[in-house]
Amino acid sequence: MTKINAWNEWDPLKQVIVGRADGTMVQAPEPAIFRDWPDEGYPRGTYGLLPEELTAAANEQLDNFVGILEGRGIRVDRPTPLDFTQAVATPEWSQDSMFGSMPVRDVLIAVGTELLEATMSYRSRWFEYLAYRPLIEGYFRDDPAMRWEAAPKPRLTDASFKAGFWDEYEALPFEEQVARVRRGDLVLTEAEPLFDAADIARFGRDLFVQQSLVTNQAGIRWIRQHFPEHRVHAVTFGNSHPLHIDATWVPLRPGLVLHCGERTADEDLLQYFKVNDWEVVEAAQTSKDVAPPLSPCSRWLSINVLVLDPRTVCVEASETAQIDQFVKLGFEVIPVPFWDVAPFGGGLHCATTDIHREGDLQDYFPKRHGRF
Ligand code: ABU
Repeated sequence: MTKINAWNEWDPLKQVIVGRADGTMVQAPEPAIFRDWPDEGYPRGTYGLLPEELTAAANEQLDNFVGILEGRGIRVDRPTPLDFTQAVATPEWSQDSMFGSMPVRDVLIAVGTELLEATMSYRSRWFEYLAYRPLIEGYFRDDPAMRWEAAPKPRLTDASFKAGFWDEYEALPFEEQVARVRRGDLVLTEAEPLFDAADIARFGRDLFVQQSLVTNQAGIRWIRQHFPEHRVHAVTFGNSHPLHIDATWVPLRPGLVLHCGERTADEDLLQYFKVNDWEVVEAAQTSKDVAPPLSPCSRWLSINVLVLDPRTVCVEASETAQIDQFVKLGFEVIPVPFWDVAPFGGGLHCATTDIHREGDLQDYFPKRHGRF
């Protein structure tokens, strides 16, 4: 029987959804997205299915990961992929393709006894929740205490996106891009609330939400109003292409957060953790020189980890420096080969949504600091 219950990223994991690579697309062009991968066969403006052999390799690694989790007594559920090659439309727009159902983390988040479907901010991902509805309907039947919520479905008309954003933005130097990230001047307008669930990091009563290329201020305001018992903090980092918080600011256990040092954190965020006796540890150097192919994710998937409990963490198997760092921090590390999954939407954290962790709501930040 399912029980929805997850207040943070580290309590002992009992049940989790793991995505599938089947039918994943390089999306057709749309206002929120910039894709230009000529070396991999997808120059700007083109779209299509990821190659079959890549899909098979990714599914093999996903299935192996499922076996590891099940071997540890964790229940694993899988989505039902749709035909992502199909065009989709609402009365206000049409889009020539969908995306996929590998990175479930982007779409769904459990906060306590609630399972929340994010708005999403890509037209190609507007209907992605349907791949998870067979599971969610089952959870709702099983768990009488489950709160099933969906954030307001966004309109995603042209009013939600800044016209001409990408050509202007991609021509800027890194420092100017980061300055725009810091002031929240990215592709999304504030016409309506927009967010991906993967921009939320759960630390008990405190939720840290990154404003990014897929999450706007209105989205963070909606999350804040939706969870009145939580403290919801808007955060940004020195990352020119912020896309989800889970390779930047990674909760590991009470008192310990892993930080991608290349993406500087604000001093007031660091101080908030310090005054509450949290240690902020800079992540080890990733083994990758470049981002994964056919993916908007970065080489920092090395820290896109799944914590099974406060002493055990799943880490991508080739990230040996990161594995060593976790061992020194007192973790049992489960190395999981997962780099073949990266083109399908990310790493071990992206590919999962934990829906049941043993534990309850706790306040890990009793002291206030500045705006926090
Ligand atoms: N979507 C998770 C990874 C994002 C990043 O590479 O920063």
